[in-house]
Amino acid sequence: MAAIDVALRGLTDRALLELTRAGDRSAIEAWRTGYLGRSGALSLHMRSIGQLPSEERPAAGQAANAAKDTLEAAFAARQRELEEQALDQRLESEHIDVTLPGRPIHTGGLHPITHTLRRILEIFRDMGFQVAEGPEVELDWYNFQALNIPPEHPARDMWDTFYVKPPSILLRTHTSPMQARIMERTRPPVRVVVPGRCYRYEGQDASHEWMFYQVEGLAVDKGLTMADLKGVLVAFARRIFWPEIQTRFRCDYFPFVEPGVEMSVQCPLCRGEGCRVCKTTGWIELLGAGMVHPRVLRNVGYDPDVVNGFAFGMGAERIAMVKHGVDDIRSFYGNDLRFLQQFT
Ligand code: FA5
Repeated sequence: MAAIDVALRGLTDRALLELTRAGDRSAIEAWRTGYLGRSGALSLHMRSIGQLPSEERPAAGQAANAAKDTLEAAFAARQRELEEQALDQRLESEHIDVTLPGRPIHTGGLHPITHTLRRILEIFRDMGFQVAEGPEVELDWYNFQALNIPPEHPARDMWDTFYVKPPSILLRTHTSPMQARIMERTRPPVRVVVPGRCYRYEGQDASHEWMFYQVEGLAVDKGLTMADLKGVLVAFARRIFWPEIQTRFRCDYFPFVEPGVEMSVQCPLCRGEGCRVCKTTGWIELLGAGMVHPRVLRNVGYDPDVVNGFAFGMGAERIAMVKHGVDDIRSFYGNDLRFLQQFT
């Protein structure tokens, strides 16, 4: 075999071997330039044929053209092969298992206190009460003075107050200011409940928050008695908790009622044994109540010789605690989803 044929065979074998090792697009491109490009090994080989004796040139030219065809075909095949491999890899990496179950979508839920407030209002609506709402930033007049608590009255100590603009503008400490606001604009008979946020400048513990919800109740008509008040509240407790719940009324003092009472229910957490939440008394105080003081009626232009009324103010968190056996009021506003999701 002539030396030129040996050189061509060596070049072709080397090229084909290198091609199988070229593993990506840039490697085979470099291979193509290195062998088939204008200055590539095969092109140089072809140029060297011109220096052969003329009788050897045709055969050497044919052999070189055949080698060129072989290398070009091998290049095209390798290129296809690599493209297919790349496609396979992409399909593998972007594989979607359509049989996998979908990820759950987390929907929001109502806060347990919102649930409780809605239930409280529903029960009073069934008993014929209307629902009203009022301002959280309140005047001293409505929060205290219209309720028979003049400036400097010692009873103000019962409600530690956040002032917005002392001495006349404050964050309401209870929903009772709505008593006067409603009576001012309504003629008796009145039967209304008022839900809303209240604020007190006091320390927190298992049963006290500085912000909490109350629901105020007010009924004014001719001939109402303590028996009406008690009947409404006991009926309410039996519906919101359970029919056999034990209730207790004891005398209490609020300047805007006479007589005044507090109503407690038996602690459901310890069933009356005494625990942290009921402060070992076995009872949880839910609300203050009483017969509307004649002076309050007069302050809003009602005649206490003609009409009288009863009022109550309950803590919504206390009711939610009793209902769901929650032993710390601070859990409601701690924003721990593990706690809150139990109620949705
Ligand atoms: C009052 O606020 C009176 N306005 C209630 C009232 C209305 C009496 C009408 C008579 C007639 P008292 O401060 O006791 O009363 O609060 C009433 C209820 O609100 C309490 O029984 C309790 O359930 C709830 N409460 C009071 N303070 C807090 C607090 N810091 N955190 C959570 N709940 C509270």
